Amino acid sequence: MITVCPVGAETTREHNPSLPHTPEEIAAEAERCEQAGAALIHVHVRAPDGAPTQDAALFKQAVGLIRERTELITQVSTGGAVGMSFEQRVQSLGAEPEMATLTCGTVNFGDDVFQNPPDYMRRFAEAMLERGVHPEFEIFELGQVANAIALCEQTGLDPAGPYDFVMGVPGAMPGDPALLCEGVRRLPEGARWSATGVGRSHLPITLTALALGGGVRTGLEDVVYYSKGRPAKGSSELIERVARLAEDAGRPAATPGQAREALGLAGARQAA
Ligand code: KMH
Ligand code: ZN
Repeated sequence: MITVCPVGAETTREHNPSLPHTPEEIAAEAERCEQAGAALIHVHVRAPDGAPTQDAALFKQAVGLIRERTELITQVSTGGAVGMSFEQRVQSLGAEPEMATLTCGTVNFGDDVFQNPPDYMRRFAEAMLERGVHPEFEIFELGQVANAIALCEQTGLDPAGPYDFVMGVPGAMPGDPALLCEGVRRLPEGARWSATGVGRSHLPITLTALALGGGVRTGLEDVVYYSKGRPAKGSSELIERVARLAEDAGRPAATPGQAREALGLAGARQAA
């Protein structure tokens, strides 16, 4: 299963001029990424000036256009950008997505701190349970696997996941294949998972995830260069390469329908 993250909150057009800003641009990139092999889209939105925002109306527009034009599973970010409050971040659930991210602990994030105290985690879990939105547990440090499992025990969320190991954020868990092996070992039996290698850890983590039987996430949120010194033409170029590697590894990319089936989302919100 391949996830595309075409927007993010930190990447700018100075980093990569192909970064989509408007819901229209995000949906157009979503179409290209579906063609390239993505099954799931991790959505952030931007204000007209390109600043990250959790504005519910913009999320509704973006998710609506993606649904009109693709079969992709829609997963909104509740991480937003560092410094945003719980109340700002939770607004994205107003778009009625199939899925949303739920980060499982506070973590250094470059020179900043990405705040996810236990109270936020419980409130995000409750908000998702209330709205019937399926969480993906975002793991920025290995100890967060245990946090996710504890959260499931407290709230009734399903510990089968999926989980996404986000590796290579400066200040957080490095993009080291050995750490991914250890993270996967700590998951509950049979849990679903994917991995994201930020920046230069993209290829080592992608190859490790393919070898270990997991999914892969990539896109301009996490990776702005296709190779050393050569900016990616867009998220779709990164997805094309992951799909090729997956095919060569004997694990061809899942379609959105197959991914929905595997995640137990079949027939959920796509028809809404
Ligand atoms: N932008 C990061 C601070 C998520 O989307 O859930 C948080 C993030 C995680 O991107
Ligand atoms: Zn994100």
